[in-house]
Amino acid sequence: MSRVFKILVTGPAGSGKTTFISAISEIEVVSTERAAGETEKKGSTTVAMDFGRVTLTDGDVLHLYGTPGQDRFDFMWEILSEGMLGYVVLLDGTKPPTFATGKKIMESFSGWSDAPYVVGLTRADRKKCLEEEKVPEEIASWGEVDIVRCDARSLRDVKTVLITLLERVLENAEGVEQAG
Ligand SMILES: Nc1nc2c(ncn2[C@@H]2O[C@H](COP(=O)(O)OP(=O)(O)OP(=O)(O)O)[C@@H](O)[C@H]2O)c(=O)[nH]1
Ligand SMILES: [Mg+2]
Repeated sequence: MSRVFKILVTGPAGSGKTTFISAISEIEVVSTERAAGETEKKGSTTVAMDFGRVTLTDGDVLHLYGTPGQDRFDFMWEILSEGMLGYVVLLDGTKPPTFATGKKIMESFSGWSDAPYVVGLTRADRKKCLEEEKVPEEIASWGEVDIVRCDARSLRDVKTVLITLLERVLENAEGVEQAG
């Protein structure tokens, strides 16, 4: 029987969540984009959620839920986190000043759930993207976490991030079985 795994994709506004899910989803992403506020350069922003689906080779299915990034929509976060197996925190690698916001988001989710997470560092295609070795010191206060650089528009990169997360999920599940 095929199983359904719920994975959440979160992170600060504009970090690439909608793009990330769209790059891998086999269905057109169900998205709730609206015009971004007047103060923002961005054309549109997610106001409720994104939803995408990926069927794995063994028939299991990933359901990907993207959160809104703007904190005026953060009432959706806890609802979306219900039942998730793991989550991706996307950070824009060209904007280290947004990492503090990313950390707050991660802390909200880790308060609601013990599910593992990985950090996806987006805009890896840009010269300005933080170099790999600089990232751990920037987010040292987060604790030990896998960091994967990615171009959120690239199917291959998105796959690498999700596989890293699924490995953490499986490790966790084994730990639980051994403890029980
Ligand atoms: N070059 C490049 N552009 C990216 C990357 N990730 C996102 N973008 C672009 O950045 C813009 C914002 O991306 P979104 O996917 O809308 O970001 P979001 O995190 O969903 O934003 P909110 O819903 O407002 O929180 C889009 O124009 C994307 O094409 C990346 O890895 N590389
Ligand atoms: Mg979005």
